[in-house]
Amino acid sequence: MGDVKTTPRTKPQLKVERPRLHKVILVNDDYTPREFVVTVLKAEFRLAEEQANRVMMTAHRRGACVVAVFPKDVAETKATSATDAGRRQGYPLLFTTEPEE
Ligand code: TYC
Repeated sequence: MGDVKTTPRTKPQLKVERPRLHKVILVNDDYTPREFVVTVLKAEFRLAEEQANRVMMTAHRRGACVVAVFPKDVAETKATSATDAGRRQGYPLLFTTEPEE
């Protein structure tokens, strides 16, 4: 049997889209102590002291601040875990998530 050479009529479509990332957002409130917010940011999101302070103060002044971006499931797990850390101490501390544009 001889080799049969064929020419594809269309280019293979190999476009693969990256999964969109989701933002974790820290929401300000009037009750959670600043130092506790910083502690949670360091423990859950591995922020350094200085960055944790900057994120906390931005949320305090502007109402909310993006903490970090992750794949959807990671963002949701971390937001829930960080919110629960506040809840365990009786604080209304809240982390939410939303898809990145
Ligand atoms: N506003 C709080 C206070 O004055 C501190 C705080 C900052 C709470 C950021 C939540 O996301 C927050 N004690």
